Amino acid sequence: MSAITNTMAAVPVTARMGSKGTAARARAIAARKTNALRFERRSTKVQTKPFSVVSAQATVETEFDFNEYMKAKAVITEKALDESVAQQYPDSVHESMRYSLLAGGKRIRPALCIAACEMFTEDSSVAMPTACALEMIHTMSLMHDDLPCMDNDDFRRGKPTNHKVYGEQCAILAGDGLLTRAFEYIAMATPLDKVDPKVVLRVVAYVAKCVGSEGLVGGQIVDIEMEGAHEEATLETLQYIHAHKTAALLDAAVVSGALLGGATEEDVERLTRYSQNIGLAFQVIDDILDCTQTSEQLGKTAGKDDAVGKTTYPSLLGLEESKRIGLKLIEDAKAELSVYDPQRAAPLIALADYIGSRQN
Ligand code: GRG
Repeated sequence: MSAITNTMAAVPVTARMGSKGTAARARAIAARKTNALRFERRSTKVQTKPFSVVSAQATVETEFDFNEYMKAKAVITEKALDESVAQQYPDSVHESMRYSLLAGGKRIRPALCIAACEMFTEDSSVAMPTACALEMIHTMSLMHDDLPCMDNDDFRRGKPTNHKVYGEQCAILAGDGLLTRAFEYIAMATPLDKVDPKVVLRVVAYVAKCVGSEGLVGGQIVDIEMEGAHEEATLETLQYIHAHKTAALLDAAVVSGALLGGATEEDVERLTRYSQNIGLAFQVIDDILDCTQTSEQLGKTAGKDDAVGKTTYPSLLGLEESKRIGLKLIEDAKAELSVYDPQRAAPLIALADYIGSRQN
């Protein structure tokens, strides 16, 4: 997947262990070595810069290749997405759904969902239906956002937008089709011999809340109303928009993946803080990219925010301060993971770094 190729080659991660007795420390180090081997078997070749795990008295060197990890996840995700929405009668709406769903994209939400699941179980396939559902929801939100009555965009993911190809009526209905298919897919495709149905129900409810009027929909309406108001949004309003329009779905991805993997309530709280920080950072960086990158680099129209006089982090606080805030949010997110086995947390740590440094 081309969008992944410009990510960092390897991500250095440093995590501190608390002071333990020598025997306990030796056991912890041995366990990490075992985990490292398990990790290596699961991911593809590990050959780039090492990341260090630093304890009070011992240093364990191991490696995590983020590019390889993302490539491996992209392969299984693309296949699962292709299978998740069949091309069937009525042809037009299904073709339109598949056109946008399979148009590429960075697949960050599925990656977050799978990585969060892997923190708690070896079998992250249990999270794949939800990972696909999140990408369906994300895709439909982009399709509706691109409509003339919303952001009115002609290009998305380097291709003409859905309504440009299939017309507005079909694009709206295809978006509706993806949204409803998403929840059907979580409910019907999650293997109930591996996941307690109560957990599946909780995931459905959690995702729905993050997407509805208290989540994405809420963020989008405030965004639209703010633009129509022709006045500068306050930082508080901007934070509301970002937290709901963008962070909520990243939160749904991380928390649902963790729940499906068997996370405890304490884990869920910690990962909620992680995801809200990366979610806010994601949109701050999106604002920065909108005014610093070209349309070709972004695969969508660049400079749109400025053109329509939209309040953004850079317009309100300046580019440098926005960058500083974005990076601080990433550091805060990663700090939430410092209590976990660094091997297990490596993908989520690397995803946070990627979000902080992405160029498209
Ligand atoms: C969800 C019910 C429902 C309705 C949709 C239109 C709408 C309500 C919400 C719009 C939300 C929106 C467009 C948020 C922007 C989020 C964002 C930063 C998108 C870009 O995500 P990337 O960079 O894109 O991950 P790719 O293409 O790589 O997947």
